[in-house]
Amino acid sequence: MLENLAIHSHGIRQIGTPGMDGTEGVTQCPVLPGNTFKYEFKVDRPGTYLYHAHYGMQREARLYGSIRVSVAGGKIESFAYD
Ligand SMILES: [Cu+2]
Repeated sequence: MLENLAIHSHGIRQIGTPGMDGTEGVTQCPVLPGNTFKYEFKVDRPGTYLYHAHYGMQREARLYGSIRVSVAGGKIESFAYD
């Protein structure tokens, strides 16, 4: 079954790129079946973030994951992630 798609990220401050937040119907139109969309944004703080599909039952179908952003320049973080 072909469905629309939008990928929402949590915790990433979309400074200057609100259209990359992935909340379908709020910050972007859905990506229609057969089309592509490239999410492009800068992450201003290192950390571990969550993304998930924002349409229908795709999240329950396990379209979700994490984005890990390391400290720039190989610096050591003040605390570590598992
Ligand atoms: Cu969300």
